[in-house]
Amino acid sequence: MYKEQAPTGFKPDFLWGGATAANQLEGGWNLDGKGLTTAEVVKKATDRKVFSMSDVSKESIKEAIADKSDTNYPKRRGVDFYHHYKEDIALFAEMGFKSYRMSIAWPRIFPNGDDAEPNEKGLAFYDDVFDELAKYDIEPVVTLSHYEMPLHLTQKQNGWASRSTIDDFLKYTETVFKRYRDKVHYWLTFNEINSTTFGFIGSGSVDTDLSTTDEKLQLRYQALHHQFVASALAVKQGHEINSEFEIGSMLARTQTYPATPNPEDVRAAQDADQANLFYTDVQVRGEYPEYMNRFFNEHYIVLQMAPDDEQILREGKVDFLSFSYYMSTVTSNQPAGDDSVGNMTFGEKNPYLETSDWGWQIDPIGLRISLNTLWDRYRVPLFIVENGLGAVDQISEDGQIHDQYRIDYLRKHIEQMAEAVKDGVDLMGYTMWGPIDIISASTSEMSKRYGFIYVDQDDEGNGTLKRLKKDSFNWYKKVIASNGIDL
Ligand code: BGP
Repeated sequence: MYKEQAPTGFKPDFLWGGATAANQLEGGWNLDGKGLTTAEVVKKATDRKVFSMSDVSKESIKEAIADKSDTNYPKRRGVDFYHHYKEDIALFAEMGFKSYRMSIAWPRIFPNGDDAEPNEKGLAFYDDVFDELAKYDIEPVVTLSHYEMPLHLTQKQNGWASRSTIDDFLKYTETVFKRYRDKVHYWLTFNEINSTTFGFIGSGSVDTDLSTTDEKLQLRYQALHHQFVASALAVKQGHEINSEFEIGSMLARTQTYPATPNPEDVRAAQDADQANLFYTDVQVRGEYPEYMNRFFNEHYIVLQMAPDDEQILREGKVDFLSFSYYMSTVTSNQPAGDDSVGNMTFGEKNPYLETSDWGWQIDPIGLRISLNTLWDRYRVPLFIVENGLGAVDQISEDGQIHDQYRIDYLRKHIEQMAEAVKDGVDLMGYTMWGPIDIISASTSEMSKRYGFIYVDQDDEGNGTLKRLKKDSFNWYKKVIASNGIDL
């Protein structure tokens, strides 16, 4: 039925905020009983085009475990939120945050992943964080696993390659669902579940990598199936513990365009888009899409499923769909050259778009396109839980950071979000990525800064950790105060 008024703006209870991940924020990597995460053994990139999240070997794991110093950079990951959380949350509150997306580091709760009992000091830390957020009426949005599988599960059973990891995950989720049932309302199961296509960081298995031999693909998609089952069972488990919980999936959305109107290129772009939406098809619709059967057949992939797995997927559909959006890419029918534009934008450069310092192609309109695509396909509430500009920030002579480039990036993306809302998209909230400078996931660098708040620390982990508001801090405060009108 035609309605006289299309939505004119963001909902009154729109969840404005910011997003982080424990393994990139907290530090305190070996304190109060915490075990190592898989994220803490990835190598640091030396070239902005290098993608370090999958570059892991059994040797690099041994090195990371043997080195107890705080200087081994990957293990230092973070800006010591572990000791600064009250100060940092007060700064988020000063900007007027309505929500704050964060992750619980699984091995803070179960250091080895298969411990008989949880680590009380780890549970107490997150109690303190949630209580601090509650002081300012900031709604936590909690990611259960943000590349933070206990490293011991990799060594013991090769992470998600082993079906027994499902039970370990569910013991962890049951523990935190029950502990925080009255403090947390919004949960996300796996961060960027399509990151399994990045190998180790998604699967937690040293045997999966970026190669695409049928044998490696079999490993990757079997590990992914275990994650799909774990996610569906966690959704069901969460709803049984608190029927009010809203539990979402989380996708790294890769908006892509055909290189030319040549139908070959258009078909290649459609194929790439299905390869991205496959993950949300399973988690939102509750079943494997037919087009994946063709892919599995052509690569001789035979998923080992338990008899009730398909029913589990059907009964464990998520309540909302969250996603990260940074850039768009170009897809052609021709194989991409080696000179990839950036460390996550493989393929050809889009001549109509600017590129970030790390080669990511900046495309605000692509966000509106993605919002319409996801809403049209799934008809569940959408939540943008990552969007931001990683850049090299300089401290000016006046001692300030004038990050107009970040304000411009965010403004243009919020403008397109508002257009999508007018298009009729049901958008729950927006937690920009990295409200405070933290460690880059793909390169382990500190110098790739996203924040409204600058942190004095360099790529080697040196610095005072002093926090400093950038120009974008007060800009975002206005955006939230005006519910997205004053940009
Ligand atoms: C996403 C991750 C985040 C965040 C973001 C930015 O893939 O979910 O953890 O890191 O990418 O990427 P980067 O930190 O590499 O700039």
